[in-house]
Amino acid sequence: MPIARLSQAQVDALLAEFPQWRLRDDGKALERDFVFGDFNAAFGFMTRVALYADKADHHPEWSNVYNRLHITLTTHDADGLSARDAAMVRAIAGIA
Ligand code: H2B
Repeated sequence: MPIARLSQAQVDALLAEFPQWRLRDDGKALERDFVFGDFNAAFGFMTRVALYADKADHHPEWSNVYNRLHITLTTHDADGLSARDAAMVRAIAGIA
Protein backbone atom coordinates (compact mmCIF):
# COMPACT_ATOMS: atom_id res chain seq x y z
CA MET A 1 0.00 0.00 0.00
CA PRO A 2 1.46 3.43 -0.90
CA ILE A 3 2.55 5.66 1.96
CA ALA A 4 2.78 9.49 1.82
CA ARG A 5 6.21 10.95 1.23
CA LEU A 6 7.64 13.63 3.52
CA SER A 7 7.61 17.14 2.07
CA GLN A 8 10.92 18.88 1.37
CA ALA A 9 10.24 21.10 4.41
CA GLN A 10 9.75 18.02 6.62
CA VAL A 11 12.99 16.49 5.33
CA ASP A 12 14.86 19.76 5.92
CA ALA A 13 13.50 19.99 9.49
CA LEU A 14 14.48 16.38 10.19
CA LEU A 15 18.03 16.94 8.91
CA ALA A 16 18.32 20.14 10.95
CA GLU A 17 17.32 18.22 14.10
CA PHE A 18 19.49 15.18 13.30
CA PRO A 19 22.56 16.49 11.43
CA GLN A 20 24.34 13.12 11.66
CA TRP A 21 22.12 11.95 8.80
CA ARG A 22 22.60 13.00 5.20
CA LEU A 23 20.25 12.93 2.28
CA ARG A 24 21.20 10.52 -0.49
CA ASP A 25 21.87 12.20 -3.86
CA ASP A 26 18.51 11.09 -5.28
CA GLY A 27 16.68 12.53 -2.24
CA LYS A 28 14.94 9.22 -1.56
CA ALA A 29 16.94 8.01 1.44
CA LEU A 30 18.84 9.04 4.55
CA GLU A 31 22.26 7.63 5.37
CA ARG A 32 24.40 7.54 8.48
CA ASP A 33 27.68 5.89 9.43
CA PHE A 34 28.48 4.64 12.92
CA VAL A 35 31.76 3.51 14.43
CA PHE A 36 31.65 1.51 17.68
CA GLY A 37 34.36 0.28 20.01
CA ASP A 38 34.19 -3.26 18.73
CA PHE A 39 31.92 -5.79 17.03
CA ASN A 40 30.08 -6.57 20.25
CA ALA A 41 29.00 -2.94 20.63
CA ALA A 42 28.05 -2.65 16.95
CA PHE A 43 26.00 -5.82 16.92
CA GLY A 44 24.36 -4.99 20.24
CA PHE A 45 23.22 -1.68 18.76
CA MET A 46 22.00 -3.42 15.61
CA THR A 47 20.04 -5.86 17.75
CA ARG A 48 18.24 -3.03 19.52
CA VAL A 49 17.48 -1.31 16.22
CA ALA A 50 16.29 -4.64 14.79
CA LEU A 51 13.82 -5.09 17.66
CA TYR A 52 12.42 -1.62 16.97
CA ALA A 53 12.28 -2.35 13.21
CA ASP A 54 10.40 -5.58 13.81
CA LYS A 55 7.81 -3.87 16.01
CA ALA A 56 7.45 -0.92 13.61
CA ASP A 57 7.41 -3.18 10.54
CA HIS A 58 9.93 -0.80 9.00
CA HIS A 59 13.35 -2.14 8.15
CA PRO A 60 16.72 -0.49 7.65
CA GLU A 61 19.09 -1.29 4.81
CA TRP A 62 22.43 -1.70 6.50
CA SER A 63 25.88 -3.21 6.33
CA ASN A 64 28.27 -4.00 9.13
CA VAL A 65 32.00 -4.65 9.04
CA TYR A 66 33.41 -5.37 12.52
CA ASN A 67 32.85 -2.10 14.43
CA ARG A 68 31.46 -0.09 11.50
CA LEU A 69 27.84 0.22 10.52
CA HIS A 70 26.25 1.96 7.56
CA ILE A 71 22.48 2.53 7.67
CA THR A 72 20.22 3.62 4.82
CA LEU A 73 16.62 4.54 5.63
CA THR A 74 13.98 4.69 2.94
CA THR A 75 10.38 3.60 2.55
CA HIS A 76 9.97 1.20 -0.33
CA ASP A 77 6.20 1.64 -0.25
CA ALA A 78 6.67 5.40 -0.77
CA ASP A 79 9.63 5.21 -3.17
CA GLY A 80 11.22 7.81 -0.91
CA LEU A 81 11.14 9.11 2.64
CA SER A 82 8.06 8.83 4.84
CA ALA A 83 7.07 9.44 8.47
CA ARG A 84 8.29 5.89 9.15
CA ASP A 85 11.84 6.95 8.35
CA ALA A 86 11.51 10.01 10.57
CA ALA A 87 10.28 7.75 13.39
CA MET A 88 13.22 5.44 12.85
CA VAL A 89 15.70 8.35 12.95
CA ARG A 90 14.19 9.29 16.34
CA ALA A 91 14.26 5.72 17.60
CA ILE A 92 17.88 5.29 16.55
CA ALA A 93 18.81 8.53 18.31
CA GLY A 94 17.23 7.12 21.45
CA ILE A 95 19.13 3.85 21.14
CA ALA A 96 22.54 5.37 20.18
N1 H2B B 1 10.59 -1.37 5.38
C1 H2B B 1 10.93 -0.32 4.62
N2 H2B B 1 12.12 0.28 4.82
N3 H2B B 1 10.11 0.15 3.70
C2 H2B B 1 8.92 -0.40 3.45
O1 H2B B 1 8.18 0.06 2.57
C3 H2B B 1 8.55 -1.52 4.22
C4 H2B B 1 9.45 -1.99 5.20
N4 H2B B 1 7.38 -2.11 4.08
N5 H2B B 1 9.15 -3.07 5.93
C5 H2B B 1 6.87 -3.10 4.95
C6 H2B B 1 7.97 -3.88 5.65
C7 H2B B 1 5.91 -3.96 4.15
O2 H2B B 1 6.59 -4.68 3.17
C8 H2B B 1 5.11 -4.89 5.04
C9 H2B B 1 4.25 -5.77 4.21
O3 H2B B 1 4.35 -4.11 5.90
